[in-house]
Amino acid sequence: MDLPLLVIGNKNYSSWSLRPWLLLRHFNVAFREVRIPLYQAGSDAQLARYSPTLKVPVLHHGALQIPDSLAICEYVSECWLQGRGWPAALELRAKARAVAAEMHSGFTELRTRWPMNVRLRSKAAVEPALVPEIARIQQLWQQCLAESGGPFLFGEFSIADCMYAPVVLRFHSRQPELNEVSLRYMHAMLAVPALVEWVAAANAESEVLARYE
Ligand SMILES: N[C@@H](CCC(=O)N[C@@H](CS)C(=O)NCC(=O)O)C(=O)O
Repeated sequence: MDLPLLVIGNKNYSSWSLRPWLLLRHFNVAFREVRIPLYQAGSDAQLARYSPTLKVPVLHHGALQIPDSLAICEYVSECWLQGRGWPAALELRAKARAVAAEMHSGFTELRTRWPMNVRLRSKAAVEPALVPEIARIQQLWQQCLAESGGPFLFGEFSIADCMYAPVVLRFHSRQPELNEVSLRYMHAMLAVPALVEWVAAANAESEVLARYE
């Protein structure tokens, strides 16, 4: 079978695309990549070629199409990592899946008000709607890191870290006041070679999407 093909959006803006890309790259899974710059003339036509939801990311592997970031991560873990995308212990695996799902279905204020913009460096006021979400993320990070001892949420790098990588980049851009544990976690994440590679590619992109600036 051909190498899997991951279709992604702009590296500067597409937070959902980052998650499975980071997993594949961190674990050195061979894959091909198609980047579709979003919200340009022609973007929809390009998306329609690859994605039944007209959204990215989508993974193509043989005849299989998986148009959802978390489902792609699950598939990658099962197909190429012998399950190493998640912690080995059953209880930790359940916890890791819960924090990943919490990210996948929650934190809507953070996503809407602070969209990922890797190149942005500008201290932002923390609007009241963001306060409980930022507090919950820090609580969750703190609990996971206290139990695992770090440097990643469940000790070893896992899908849970991929799910929170866009939050790390949002906080890096907007610089809210964060506790020591969160800052240490962000530091560890920002040093992950695959994330360094994504950030460099985002910095090299030329598209500017006004809606996310
Ligand atoms: N639940 C999906 C959401 C994907 C999503 O919303 N992707 C955005 C980009 S980050 C998108 O493709 N937007 C293009 C559009 O809405 O036209 C996932 O987890 O992959």
